[in-house]
Amino acid sequence: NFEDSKDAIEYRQSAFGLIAYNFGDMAAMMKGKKPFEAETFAMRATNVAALSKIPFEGFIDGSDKGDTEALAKVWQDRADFDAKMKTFQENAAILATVAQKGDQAEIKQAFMNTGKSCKGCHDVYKKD
Ligand code: ASC
Repeated sequence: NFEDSKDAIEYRQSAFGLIAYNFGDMAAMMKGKKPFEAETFAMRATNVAALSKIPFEGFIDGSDKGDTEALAKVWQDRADFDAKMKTFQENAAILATVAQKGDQAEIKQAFMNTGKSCKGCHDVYKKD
């Protein structure tokens, strides 16, 4: 368990940073900013699916205080936050699965759904 809020905040931020890197590389491929490389894309999708399970544990009580972009609303609307986090995890898992299969239309859809669940949570629970 975490010693204090600082540890919990660093833990979840570390995971979000890794998610952003992996998701960002997929986004570059989806937007045509770099060539689509199926194996790399699938590896990134698998990474994001695994990493999506990490941040949740770091949202401990009291950790809205500190060096964090998480709004107090996370803890005020906890059930909704948890549901949105779960949706993100589910979408990320679907993306990892379809990325392995390689159907472009499916990948595009699953990628957009995953991005929507990033943004859906950020819009409500993250500082601008
Ligand atoms: C990213 C990133 C996010 C999401 C979001 C998707 O690359 O850093 O927070 O995608 O913008 O809509």
